[in-house]
Amino acid sequence: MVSRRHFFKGAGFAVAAAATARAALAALPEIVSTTTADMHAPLSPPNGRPYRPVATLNGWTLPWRMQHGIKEFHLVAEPVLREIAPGMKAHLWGYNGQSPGPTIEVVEGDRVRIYVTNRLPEHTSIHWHGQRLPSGMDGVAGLSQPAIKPGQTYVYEFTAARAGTFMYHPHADETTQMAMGMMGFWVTHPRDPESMAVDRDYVFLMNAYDIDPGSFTPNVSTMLDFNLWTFNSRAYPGISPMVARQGERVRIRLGNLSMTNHPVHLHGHEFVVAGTDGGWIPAAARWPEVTMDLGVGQMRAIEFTASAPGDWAFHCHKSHHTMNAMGHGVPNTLGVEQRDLADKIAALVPNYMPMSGEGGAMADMTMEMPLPLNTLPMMAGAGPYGNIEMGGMFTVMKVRADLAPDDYRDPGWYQAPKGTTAYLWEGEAPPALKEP
Ligand SMILES: [Cu+2]
Repeated sequence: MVSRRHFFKGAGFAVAAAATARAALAALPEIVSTTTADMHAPLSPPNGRPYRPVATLNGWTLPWRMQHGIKEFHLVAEPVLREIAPGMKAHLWGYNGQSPGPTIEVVEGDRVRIYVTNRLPEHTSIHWHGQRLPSGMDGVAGLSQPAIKPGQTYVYEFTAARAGTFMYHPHADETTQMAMGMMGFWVTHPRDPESMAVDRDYVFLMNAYDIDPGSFTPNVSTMLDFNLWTFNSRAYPGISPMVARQGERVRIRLGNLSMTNHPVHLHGHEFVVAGTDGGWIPAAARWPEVTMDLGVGQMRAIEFTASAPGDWAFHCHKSHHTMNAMGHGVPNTLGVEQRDLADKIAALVPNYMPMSGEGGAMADMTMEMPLPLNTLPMMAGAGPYGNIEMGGMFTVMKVRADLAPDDYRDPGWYQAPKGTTAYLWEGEAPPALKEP
Protein backbone atom coordinates (compact mmCIF):
# COMPACT_ATOMS: atom_id res chain seq x y z
CA MET A 1 0.00 0.00 0.00
CA VAL A 2 1.30 3.44 -0.88
CA SER A 3 0.08 6.03 1.63
CA ARG A 4 -1.25 9.34 0.39
CA ARG A 5 1.69 11.08 2.02
CA HIS A 6 4.20 8.74 0.42
CA PHE A 7 2.46 9.09 -2.92
CA PHE A 8 2.85 12.87 -2.88
CA LYS A 9 6.40 12.59 -1.69
CA GLY A 10 7.13 10.13 -4.48
CA ALA A 11 5.27 12.22 -7.06
CA GLY A 12 7.20 15.29 -5.92
CA PHE A 13 10.43 13.43 -6.46
CA ALA A 14 9.26 12.28 -9.90
CA VAL A 15 8.33 15.85 -10.89
CA ALA A 16 11.68 17.13 -9.65
CA ALA A 17 13.48 14.37 -11.56
CA ALA A 18 11.50 15.15 -14.73
CA ALA A 19 12.32 18.86 -14.36
CA THR A 20 16.00 18.01 -13.97
CA ALA A 21 15.85 15.80 -17.05
CA ARG A 22 14.10 18.56 -19.02
CA ALA A 23 16.73 21.09 -17.94
CA ALA A 24 19.44 18.65 -19.00
CA LEU A 25 17.70 18.08 -22.33
CA ALA A 26 17.18 21.81 -22.83
CA ALA A 27 20.93 22.26 -22.51
CA LEU A 28 21.31 20.38 -25.78
CA PRO A 29 20.08 21.99 -28.98
CA GLU A 30 17.13 20.11 -30.46
CA ILE A 31 17.90 17.48 -33.07
CA VAL A 32 16.83 18.49 -36.55
CA SER A 33 16.86 15.70 -39.11
CA THR A 34 15.57 14.88 -42.56
CA THR A 35 14.69 11.66 -44.37
CA THR A 36 14.66 12.94 -47.95
CA ALA A 37 17.46 12.95 -50.53
CA ASP A 38 15.90 15.96 -52.30
CA MET A 39 17.84 19.19 -52.53
CA HIS A 40 16.62 21.71 -49.96
CA ALA A 41 16.45 25.43 -50.82
CA PRO A 42 19.46 27.37 -49.45
CA LEU A 43 18.92 28.30 -45.78
CA SER A 44 18.86 32.08 -45.31
CA PRO A 45 20.40 32.85 -41.90
CA PRO A 46 17.57 33.68 -39.44
CA ASN A 47 20.01 35.25 -36.94
CA GLY A 48 23.69 35.98 -36.48
CA ARG A 49 25.72 37.84 -39.09
CA PRO A 50 24.45 37.89 -42.68
CA TYR A 51 25.87 35.71 -45.45
CA ARG A 52 24.90 34.36 -48.86
CA PRO A 53 23.93 30.70 -48.26
CA VAL A 54 25.14 27.78 -50.36
CA ALA A 55 22.99 25.19 -52.16
CA THR A 56 23.86 21.60 -51.15
CA LEU A 57 23.25 19.21 -54.03
CA ASN A 58 20.73 16.57 -52.82
CA GLY A 59 21.25 17.85 -49.31
CA TRP A 60 20.58 20.55 -46.76
CA THR A 61 22.03 22.96 -44.20
CA LEU A 62 21.74 22.24 -40.47
CA PRO A 63 19.80 24.89 -38.50
CA TRP A 64 21.48 26.16 -35.32
CA ARG A 65 20.48 27.99 -32.18
CA MET A 66 22.15 31.10 -30.78
CA GLN A 67 23.16 30.60 -27.15
CA HIS A 68 24.82 33.67 -25.55
CA GLY A 69 26.37 34.61 -28.88
CA ILE A 70 27.59 31.08 -29.66
CA LYS A 71 26.24 29.17 -32.67
CA GLU A 72 25.21 25.76 -31.38
CA PHE A 73 24.67 22.78 -33.66
CA HIS A 74 23.63 19.23 -32.76
CA LEU A 75 24.93 16.42 -34.98
CA VAL A 76 23.70 12.88 -34.38
CA ALA A 77 25.76 10.04 -35.86
CA GLU A 78 23.26 7.28 -36.69
CA PRO A 79 22.15 4.60 -39.16
CA VAL A 80 20.15 6.12 -42.04
CA LEU A 81 18.26 4.99 -45.12
CA ARG A 82 19.51 6.78 -48.24
CA GLU A 83 17.91 6.53 -51.66
CA ILE A 84 20.94 6.37 -54.01
CA ALA A 85 18.65 6.86 -57.04
CA PRO A 86 15.03 5.92 -57.69
CA GLY A 87 14.89 2.11 -57.49
CA MET A 88 17.75 1.69 -55.04
CA LYS A 89 18.08 2.37 -51.33
CA ALA A 90 21.10 1.82 -49.09
CA HIS A 91 21.46 1.26 -45.39
CA LEU A 92 24.18 3.76 -44.55
CA TRP A 93 25.53 5.58 -41.54
CA GLY A 94 25.26 9.34 -41.55
CA TYR A 95 24.19 12.31 -39.51
CA ASN A 96 20.73 13.67 -38.64
CA GLY A 97 18.78 11.29 -40.84
CA GLN A 98 20.82 11.29 -44.03
CA SER A 99 24.20 10.62 -45.64
CA PRO A 100 26.10 12.83 -46.16
CA GLY A 101 25.31 14.78 -43.02
CA PRO A 102 23.94 18.32 -43.27
CA THR A 103 26.13 21.19 -44.44
CA ILE A 104 27.26 23.48 -41.62
CA GLU A 105 27.38 27.19 -42.52
CA VAL A 106 28.98 29.79 -40.25
CA VAL A 107 30.65 33.18 -40.64
CA GLU A 108 34.36 33.91 -40.21
CA GLY A 109 34.93 34.77 -36.56
CA ASP A 110 31.82 32.92 -35.28
CA ARG A 111 32.23 31.04 -32.03
CA VAL A 112 30.83 27.57 -32.79
CA ARG A 113 29.79 24.77 -30.41
CA ILE A 114 28.87 21.40 -31.90
CA TYR A 115 27.24 18.67 -29.82
CA VAL A 116 27.89 15.24 -31.33
CA THR A 117 25.66 12.41 -30.13
CA ASN A 118 26.64 8.86 -31.07
CA ARG A 119 23.74 6.56 -31.94
CA LEU A 120 25.93 4.10 -33.87
CA PRO A 121 26.65 0.57 -32.65
CA GLU A 122 30.37 1.48 -32.35
CA HIS A 123 32.50 4.42 -31.21
CA THR A 124 33.15 7.44 -33.45
CA SER A 125 34.58 10.99 -33.49
CA ILE A 126 34.42 13.98 -35.84
CA HIS A 127 37.44 15.57 -37.45
CA TRP A 128 36.92 19.12 -38.75
CA HIS A 129 39.01 18.82 -41.91
CA GLY A 130 41.02 21.96 -42.72
CA GLN A 131 40.01 24.12 -39.74
CA ARG A 132 42.33 26.12 -37.55
CA LEU A 133 41.44 25.00 -34.03
CA PRO A 134 42.94 23.84 -30.73
CA SER A 135 44.50 20.41 -31.27
CA GLY A 136 42.14 18.92 -28.64
CA MET A 137 39.18 19.88 -30.85
CA ASP A 138 40.59 18.19 -33.99
CA GLY A 139 38.63 14.99 -33.45
CA VAL A 140 41.25 12.26 -33.91
CA ALA A 141 40.15 9.43 -31.60
CA GLY A 142 42.96 8.31 -29.35
CA LEU A 143 45.21 11.23 -30.35
CA SER A 144 43.22 14.33 -29.46
CA GLN A 145 40.29 12.87 -27.50
CA PRO A 146 38.82 9.56 -26.35
CA ALA A 147 36.48 8.00 -28.93
CA ILE A 148 32.80 8.88 -28.46
CA LYS A 149 31.17 5.64 -27.22
CA PRO A 150 27.66 4.61 -28.32
CA GLY A 151 25.15 6.69 -26.38
CA GLN A 152 27.65 9.44 -25.46
CA THR A 153 27.54 13.08 -26.51
CA TYR A 154 30.77 15.04 -26.95
CA VAL A 155 31.04 18.81 -27.32
CA TYR A 156 33.41 20.51 -29.76
CA GLU A 157 33.97 24.25 -29.52
CA PHE A 158 36.17 26.58 -31.55
CA THR A 159 36.18 29.84 -33.45
CA ALA A 160 35.72 29.58 -37.22
CA ALA A 161 38.95 31.48 -37.80
CA ARG A 162 39.32 31.24 -41.56
CA ALA A 163 36.74 31.81 -44.31
CA GLY A 164 36.65 28.94 -46.75
CA THR A 165 35.44 25.46 -47.53
CA PHE A 166 35.86 22.49 -45.23
CA MET A 167 34.63 18.96 -44.68
CA TYR A 168 33.90 16.84 -41.63
CA HIS A 169 34.25 13.09 -41.19
CA PRO A 170 35.01 10.53 -38.45
CA HIS A 171 38.59 9.88 -37.39
CA ALA A 172 37.72 6.58 -35.65
CA ASP A 173 37.30 3.27 -37.52
CA GLU A 174 37.61 5.53 -40.50
CA THR A 175 37.61 3.01 -43.37
CA THR A 176 34.37 1.47 -42.15
CA GLN A 177 32.65 4.72 -41.24
CA MET A 178 33.51 6.54 -44.47
CA ALA A 179 32.58 3.45 -46.53
CA MET A 180 29.23 3.67 -44.73
CA GLY A 181 28.71 7.34 -45.74
CA MET A 182 29.76 9.37 -42.69
CA MET A 183 30.85 12.78 -43.94
CA GLY A 184 29.59 16.30 -44.42
CA PHE A 185 30.38 19.73 -45.85
CA TRP A 186 31.29 22.88 -43.93
CA VAL A 187 31.35 26.44 -45.31
CA THR A 188 32.78 29.38 -43.35
CA HIS A 189 31.50 32.51 -45.10
CA PRO A 190 33.59 35.70 -45.24
CA ARG A 191 32.78 38.53 -42.79
CA ASP A 192 31.74 40.73 -45.71
CA PRO A 193 28.88 38.95 -47.54
CA GLU A 194 29.85 40.78 -50.76
CA SER A 195 33.43 39.48 -50.65
CA MET A 196 33.82 36.92 -53.44
CA ALA A 197 30.04 36.86 -53.89
CA VAL A 198 28.55 34.67 -56.62
CA ASP A 199 24.95 34.21 -57.75
CA ARG A 200 24.81 30.46 -57.10
CA ASP A 201 27.12 28.51 -54.84
CA TYR A 202 26.70 24.72 -55.13
CA VAL A 203 28.45 22.35 -52.74
CA PHE A 204 28.74 18.56 -52.62
CA LEU A 205 31.05 15.67 -51.74
CA MET A 206 32.25 12.98 -54.12
CA ASN A 207 31.97 9.56 -52.47
CA ALA A 208 31.72 5.90 -53.43
CA TYR A 209 30.09 2.70 -52.22
CA ASP A 210 30.45 -0.99 -52.87
CA ILE A 211 26.96 -2.47 -52.68
CA ASP A 212 26.34 -5.79 -54.41
CA PRO A 213 23.19 -5.98 -56.52
CA GLY A 214 20.43 -7.38 -54.34
CA SER A 215 21.91 -6.14 -51.08
CA PHE A 216 21.43 -2.91 -49.13
CA THR A 217 24.58 -2.50 -47.02
CA PRO A 218 27.99 -1.40 -48.35
CA ASN A 219 30.93 -3.78 -48.18
CA VAL A 220 33.13 -1.95 -45.69
CA SER A 221 36.34 -3.89 -46.41
CA THR A 222 36.49 -2.67 -50.03
CA MET A 223 39.64 -0.62 -50.60
CA LEU A 224 39.50 0.50 -54.25
CA ASP A 225 36.98 -1.57 -56.17
CA PHE A 226 33.80 0.39 -55.47
CA ASN A 227 30.80 -0.06 -57.78
CA LEU A 228 28.69 3.04 -57.04
CA TRP A 229 30.25 6.45 -57.68
CA THR A 230 28.22 9.24 -56.17
CA PHE A 231 27.80 12.98 -55.63
CA ASN A 232 26.53 13.37 -52.05
CA SER A 233 25.56 9.68 -51.88
CA ARG A 234 23.41 9.95 -55.03
CA ALA A 235 24.10 8.30 -58.41
CA TYR A 236 22.80 9.56 -61.75
CA PRO A 237 19.93 9.69 -62.65
CA GLY A 238 19.25 10.38 -58.96
CA ILE A 239 21.43 13.53 -58.83
CA SER A 240 19.67 16.90 -58.99
CA PRO A 241 20.54 19.09 -61.92
CA MET A 242 22.42 22.30 -61.12
CA VAL A 243 20.58 25.26 -62.58
CA ALA A 244 21.65 28.83 -63.36
CA ARG A 245 20.20 31.84 -65.10
CA GLN A 246 22.16 32.83 -68.19
CA GLY A 247 24.89 35.33 -67.23
CA GLU A 248 25.01 34.36 -63.56
CA ARG A 249 28.31 33.70 -61.82
CA VAL A 250 28.30 30.11 -60.57
CA ARG A 251 30.58 28.47 -58.03
CA ILE A 252 30.79 24.72 -57.47
CA ARG A 253 32.69 23.54 -54.40
CA LEU A 254 33.55 19.83 -54.49
CA GLY A 255 35.18 17.74 -51.79
CA ASN A 256 36.55 14.27 -52.47
CA LEU A 257 36.08 11.75 -49.66
CA SER A 258 36.24 8.68 -51.90
CA MET A 259 39.39 6.55 -52.23
CA THR A 260 40.48 7.72 -55.70
CA ASN A 261 40.87 10.95 -57.68
CA HIS A 262 38.17 12.35 -59.96
CA PRO A 263 38.90 14.47 -63.04
CA VAL A 264 35.75 16.57 -63.08
CA HIS A 265 34.68 17.94 -66.45
CA LEU A 266 32.20 20.70 -67.37
CA HIS A 267 30.84 20.98 -70.91
CA GLY A 268 30.38 24.21 -72.88
CA HIS A 269 32.18 26.56 -70.46
CA GLU A 270 35.67 27.23 -69.13
CA PHE A 271 35.97 27.63 -65.40
CA VAL A 272 38.70 28.91 -63.12
CA VAL A 273 40.00 27.09 -60.06
CA ALA A 274 39.22 29.74 -57.44
CA GLY A 275 39.86 28.02 -54.13
CA THR A 276 41.29 24.99 -52.38
CA ASP A 277 40.93 23.61 -48.85
CA GLY A 278 43.77 25.98 -47.97
CA GLY A 279 41.87 29.13 -48.95
CA TRP A 280 40.92 31.40 -51.82
CA ILE A 281 43.28 31.81 -54.74
CA PRO A 282 44.12 35.47 -55.57
CA ALA A 283 42.34 36.54 -58.78
CA ALA A 284 45.58 36.84 -60.79
CA ALA A 285 46.69 33.32 -59.82
CA ARG A 286 43.47 31.48 -60.74
CA TRP A 287 43.90 29.23 -63.75
CA PRO A 288 41.46 28.19 -66.47
CA GLU A 289 40.38 24.59 -67.00
CA VAL A 290 37.58 22.54 -68.48
CA THR A 291 38.65 19.46 -66.45
CA MET A 292 40.03 19.65 -62.93
CA ASP A 293 41.49 16.65 -61.14
CA LEU A 294 40.27 16.38 -57.57
CA GLY A 295 42.55 14.32 -55.33
CA VAL A 296 41.52 12.25 -52.34
CA GLY A 297 40.84 14.37 -49.26
CA GLN A 298 40.87 17.57 -51.32
CA MET A 299 38.37 20.35 -51.97
CA ARG A 300 38.32 22.67 -54.96
CA ALA A 301 36.05 25.63 -55.71
CA ILE A 302 35.55 26.29 -59.41
CA GLU A 303 33.84 29.36 -60.85
CA PHE A 304 32.43 30.30 -64.23
CA THR A 305 29.90 32.56 -65.87
CA ALA A 306 26.92 30.56 -67.11
CA SER A 307 27.04 32.26 -70.49
CA ALA A 308 25.63 29.59 -72.78
CA PRO A 309 22.01 28.48 -72.45
CA GLY A 310 21.52 24.72 -72.71
CA ASP A 311 21.83 21.39 -70.93
CA TRP A 312 25.51 20.85 -70.19
CA ALA A 313 26.97 17.59 -68.87
CA PHE A 314 29.01 17.83 -65.67
CA HIS A 315 30.75 14.60 -64.71
CA CYS A 316 33.82 12.68 -63.61
CA HIS A 317 35.89 11.88 -66.70
CA LYS A 318 36.79 8.34 -65.56
CA SER A 319 34.18 6.63 -67.69
CA HIS A 320 33.61 3.75 -65.27
CA HIS A 321 32.76 6.39 -62.63
CA THR A 322 29.75 7.31 -64.76
CA MET A 323 28.37 3.78 -64.56
CA ASN A 324 26.29 2.18 -61.82
CA ALA A 325 26.86 -1.20 -60.18
CA MET A 326 29.47 -2.18 -62.75
CA GLY A 327 31.42 -5.40 -62.41
CA HIS A 328 34.50 -6.10 -64.55
CA GLY A 329 34.86 -9.87 -64.71
CA VAL A 330 33.48 -9.60 -68.24
CA PRO A 331 35.22 -10.86 -71.44
CA ASN A 332 35.75 -8.37 -74.29
CA THR A 333 33.10 -9.18 -76.88
CA LEU A 334 33.54 -6.01 -78.93
CA GLY A 335 33.00 -6.83 -82.61
CA VAL A 336 31.63 -10.31 -81.90
CA GLU A 337 28.27 -11.15 -83.42
CA GLN A 338 26.51 -12.18 -80.26
CA ARG A 339 22.93 -12.74 -81.30
CA ASP A 340 23.17 -16.55 -81.65
CA LEU A 341 25.44 -16.86 -78.66
CA ALA A 342 23.13 -14.71 -76.53
CA ASP A 343 20.18 -16.97 -77.32
CA LYS A 344 22.17 -20.05 -76.28
CA ILE A 345 23.43 -18.48 -73.05
CA ALA A 346 19.97 -17.10 -72.27
CA ALA A 347 18.68 -20.67 -72.23
CA LEU A 348 21.10 -21.31 -69.36
CA VAL A 349 21.22 -17.91 -67.67
CA PRO A 350 17.87 -16.11 -67.47
CA ASN A 351 17.99 -12.48 -68.65
CA TYR A 352 21.58 -12.78 -69.95
CA MET A 353 22.54 -9.59 -71.77
CA PRO A 354 25.55 -9.36 -74.08
CA MET A 355 27.89 -6.36 -73.61
CA SER A 356 29.20 -4.10 -76.45
CA GLY A 357 28.77 -5.28 -80.05
CA GLU A 358 25.48 -3.47 -80.43
CA GLY A 359 26.90 -0.11 -79.43
CA GLY A 360 24.99 0.97 -76.37
CA ALA A 361 21.99 -1.25 -77.06
CA MET A 362 22.68 -2.71 -73.65
CA ALA A 363 21.74 0.52 -71.96
CA ASP A 364 18.33 0.66 -73.59
CA MET A 365 17.72 -3.00 -72.96
CA THR A 366 18.96 -2.76 -69.40
CA MET A 367 16.27 -0.18 -68.81
CA GLU A 368 13.64 -2.70 -69.83
CA MET A 369 15.07 -5.95 -68.55
CA PRO A 370 14.29 -7.04 -65.00
CA LEU A 371 17.11 -6.10 -62.62
CA PRO A 372 18.01 -7.91 -59.42
CA LEU A 373 16.37 -6.46 -56.32
CA ASN A 374 17.78 -3.08 -55.22
CA THR A 375 20.32 -2.15 -57.87
CA LEU A 376 20.60 0.36 -60.71
CA PRO A 377 21.12 -0.06 -64.45
CA MET A 378 24.76 0.59 -65.39
CA MET A 379 23.94 3.31 -67.90
CA ALA A 380 20.64 5.10 -67.59
CA GLY A 381 18.88 8.44 -67.76
CA ALA A 382 16.12 9.04 -70.30
CA GLY A 383 16.97 12.22 -72.23
CA PRO A 384 14.98 14.20 -74.80
CA TYR A 385 16.80 12.36 -77.64
CA GLY A 386 17.12 8.87 -76.12
CA ASN A 387 19.06 7.12 -73.41
CA ILE A 388 21.84 9.27 -71.89
CA GLU A 389 23.89 6.13 -71.10
CA MET A 390 25.36 7.58 -67.92
CA GLY A 391 25.23 6.69 -64.26
CA GLY A 392 27.28 7.46 -61.17
CA MET A 393 29.10 10.80 -61.02
CA PHE A 394 27.11 12.64 -63.68
CA THR A 395 24.59 15.44 -63.64
CA VAL A 396 23.41 18.28 -65.88
CA MET A 397 24.18 21.99 -65.58
CA LYS A 398 21.00 23.64 -66.87
CA VAL A 399 21.51 27.23 -68.02
CA ARG A 400 18.35 29.15 -68.91
CA ALA A 401 17.65 32.74 -69.92
CA ASP A 402 14.39 32.88 -67.95
CA LEU A 403 15.04 31.73 -64.40
CA ALA A 404 14.25 33.59 -61.18
CA PRO A 405 17.35 34.28 -59.04
CA ASP A 406 16.21 32.01 -56.18
CA ASP A 407 14.70 29.27 -58.33
CA TYR A 408 16.54 25.94 -57.99
CA ARG A 409 13.81 23.74 -59.52
CA ASP A 410 14.51 21.54 -62.52
CA PRO A 411 13.41 23.59 -65.56
CA GLY A 412 13.02 20.44 -67.74
CA TRP A 413 14.97 19.75 -70.95
CA TYR A 414 16.48 22.54 -73.02
CA GLN A 415 14.51 23.50 -76.13
CA ALA A 416 17.33 24.08 -78.61
CA PRO A 417 16.63 26.84 -81.16
CA LYS A 418 16.03 25.53 -84.69
CA GLY A 419 19.28 24.93 -86.57
CA THR A 420 21.46 24.57 -83.44
CA THR A 421 21.43 20.79 -82.95
CA ALA A 422 23.49 18.10 -84.71
CA TYR A 423 21.50 16.63 -87.59
CA LEU A 424 21.39 13.48 -89.68
CA TRP A 425 23.10 13.55 -93.11
CA GLU A 426 20.87 11.80 -95.59
CA GLY A 427 22.90 12.15 -98.83
CA GLU A 428 25.21 9.67 -100.57
CA ALA A 429 28.46 8.59 -98.87
CA PRO A 430 31.56 9.62 -100.91
CA PRO A 431 33.87 6.88 -102.30
CA ALA A 432 36.69 5.83 -99.97
CA LEU A 433 40.02 7.11 -101.32
CA LYS A 434 43.43 5.65 -100.55
CA GLU A 435 46.26 8.05 -99.66
CA PRO A 436 48.59 8.31 -102.68
CU1 LIG B 1 35.71 9.69 -60.80
